[in-house]
Amino acid sequence: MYTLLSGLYKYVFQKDEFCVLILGLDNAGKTTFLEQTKTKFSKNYKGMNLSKITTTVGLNIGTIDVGKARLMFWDLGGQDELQSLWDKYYAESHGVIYVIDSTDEERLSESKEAFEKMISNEALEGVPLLVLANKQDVPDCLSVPDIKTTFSDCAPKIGKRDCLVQPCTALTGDGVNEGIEWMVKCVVRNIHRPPRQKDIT
Ligand SMILES: Nc1nc2c(ncn2[C@@H]2O[C@H](COP(=O)(O)OP(=O)(O)OP(=O)(O)O)[C@@H](O)[C@H]2O)c(=O)[nH]1
Ligand SMILES: [Mg+2]
Repeated sequence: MYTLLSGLYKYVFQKDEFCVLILGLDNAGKTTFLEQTKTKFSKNYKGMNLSKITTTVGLNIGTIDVGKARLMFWDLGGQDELQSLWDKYYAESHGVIYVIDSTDEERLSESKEAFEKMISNEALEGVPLLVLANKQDVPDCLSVPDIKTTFSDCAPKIGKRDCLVQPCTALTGDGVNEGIEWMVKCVVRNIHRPPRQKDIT
């Protein structure tokens, strides 16, 4: 009877936990996106004033529950000298959200280089990639097709990974639900796939 009840309890309440990294250059809007995500997906979370967010030195952590999935986000600082810390988190991650500032055409190639370096790391093999074309509220910003064109030569390195480029405005929350729901769907589906190479060793 105990086994039956504890099995039922686990079935109803236990969550599958997934770690999702939020990466991208400084000023892309990663922390703003994390705050919006927490506000939208956590019932009792009183969101902070988005205009008070300052550059991240280190990392911010956030957790949300979506159905039976618990997503733990690690939002890492994007400044040049902090990017060398990103790969310390790769082995533990089940998904990556890569945020691009669509208003910053000058730094788009720099962003692409950081993205390419990140996806070349074998610890991220098979991990779903959500690319956010952020700041779509700003007139004349880069569109999703513009960004896809610049990033097109990354396609071979992305390979068979799930990848979605999603327009987003972290400041207002537009595109946040769509992106998170897509990520949840991908990481949950990956549980039922054979283990990634790094898990086998
Ligand atoms: N217009 C507009 N501004 C945004 C949006 N998202 C973020 N910002 C602004 O972009 C700036 C940087 O946002 P952050 O969230 O701190 O960026 P970050 O990627 O976390 O930066 P680091 O922590 O330095 O890596 C802030 O002034 C935000 O208000 C957006 O969707 N639209
Ligand atoms: Mg930040």
